[in-house]
Amino acid sequence: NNGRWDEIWLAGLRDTAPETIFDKLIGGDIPASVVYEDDKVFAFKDINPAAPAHILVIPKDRMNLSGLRKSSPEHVEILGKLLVAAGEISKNKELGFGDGGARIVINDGEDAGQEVPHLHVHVLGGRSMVWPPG
Ligand code: D5M
Repeated sequence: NNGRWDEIWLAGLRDTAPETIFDKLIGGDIPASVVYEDDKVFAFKDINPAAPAHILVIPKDRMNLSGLRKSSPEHVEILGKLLVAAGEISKNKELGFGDGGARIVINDGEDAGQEVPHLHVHVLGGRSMVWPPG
């Protein structure tokens, strides 16, 4: 029974998200350039910007979400909040975003170049982007 196996395997995956540097940023132990914050969502400037505007949007409670592949129905609300915040941030001219839109990215896993295992949404803008991404 494939469905049952998937359930067991995914449950194991969900249990593995360790604390990362992002928890230190949320906790204020490491300084962050915070651009938005509410009770669930934390957004800050990427330390290594890949575009004139580059913001990371993350859940304050990582909920064992080291990556999108570990998401399940319990994460629907936080995933929605992250995307709504990303959309709002991508309109902010003071952060360097333009009228032409933004590239919203989730690097999920090794092949995608994910470095920090705490789910994060990249919001990139201030220049035109190419497709396909590298
Ligand atoms: O993206 C991880 C991103 O996290 C990468 O673009 C750098 C950024 N980063 C790492 N440490 C910090 C601190 N201390 N402040 C701000 N930004 C940081 P990934 O998708 O995992 O490759």
